[in-house]
Amino acid sequence: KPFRRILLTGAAGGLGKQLRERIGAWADVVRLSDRANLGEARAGEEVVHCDLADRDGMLALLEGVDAVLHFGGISVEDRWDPILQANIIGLKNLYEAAHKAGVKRIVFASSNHAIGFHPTTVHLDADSPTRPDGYYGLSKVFGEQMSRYYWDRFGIETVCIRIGSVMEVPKTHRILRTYMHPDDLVELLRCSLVTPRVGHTIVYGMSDNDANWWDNSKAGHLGFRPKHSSREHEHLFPFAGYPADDDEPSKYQGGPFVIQGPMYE
Ligand code: NAI
Ligand code: 15L
Repeated sequence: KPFRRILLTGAAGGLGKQLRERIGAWADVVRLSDRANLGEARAGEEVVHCDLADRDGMLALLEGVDAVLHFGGISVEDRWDPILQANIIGLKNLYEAAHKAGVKRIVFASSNHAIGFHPTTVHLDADSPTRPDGYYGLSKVFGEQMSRYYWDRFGIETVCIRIGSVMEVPKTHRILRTYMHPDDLVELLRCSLVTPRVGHTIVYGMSDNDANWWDNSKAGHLGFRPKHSSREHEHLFPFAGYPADDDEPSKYQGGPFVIQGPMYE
């Protein structure tokens, strides 16, 4: 197996539960963490409950870990305080603890909401400016910058995946562009862990969608070849044009997050 021990944070979440079933082959031990209940550890697993905002807990959590899949945190727009605790203080705790523990690589579940205020008429690549669409998107930009700093300063490598929308079948017309099949997420995580040198890489987490806003050519070194595509599901939205304005009246890539707007205290 490529690793002795990998850590999956957010293991009780929607994606974490699916990943728990599928990443066992990558390490002798998968350490699972969340603040929510994870049940009993199974063969090849360790379970450590920890809040990302708990600095001492995070220092202990990272001990003995070779690589991290960081999926824990607030995953949608929310009030500032929970985002501050989980996604800002949590990221600082994660990187500080990773540095102390000698962790070599982190894969960070960033989000398309780091760039959500770009209009639907433009194409983006890894060097396009961030345009967060809320506190949540801002926190993902912070995470991306935190990881860039730790690469520049300490040589900890990170792949930041600006995940689109992970699901089996696209639910809206917008998601034809942001769609990522769960198999493709698993494959991108595998590539992110085993590619010999990744430095600080930004990659968009999407399947091989014909309709798309994002260009992954600057992440070619990952060798990621998605197997699925939203083209298989385009027939579900026959009357929708481009840019998406039929089922979701958004001019922006962040779609419903832009429409919803901020959540105040
Ligand atoms: P989720 O909300 O289902 O899971 C997040 C997990 O993090 C939960 O189990 C929650 O208990 C845990 N968590 C939250 N705050 C915490 C804290 N302070 N301390 C410890 N644990 C905490 O989210 P989902 O959908 O599984 O997403 C996972 C990651 O992927 C998130 O970082 C999200 O931003 C990112 N992502 C997911 C997308 C998707 O399509 N599901 C799209 C874009 C990004
Ligand atoms: C995200 O960042 C969320 O975590 C996920 O729940 C979806 O809403 C996704 O973006 C999306 O933009 O569809």
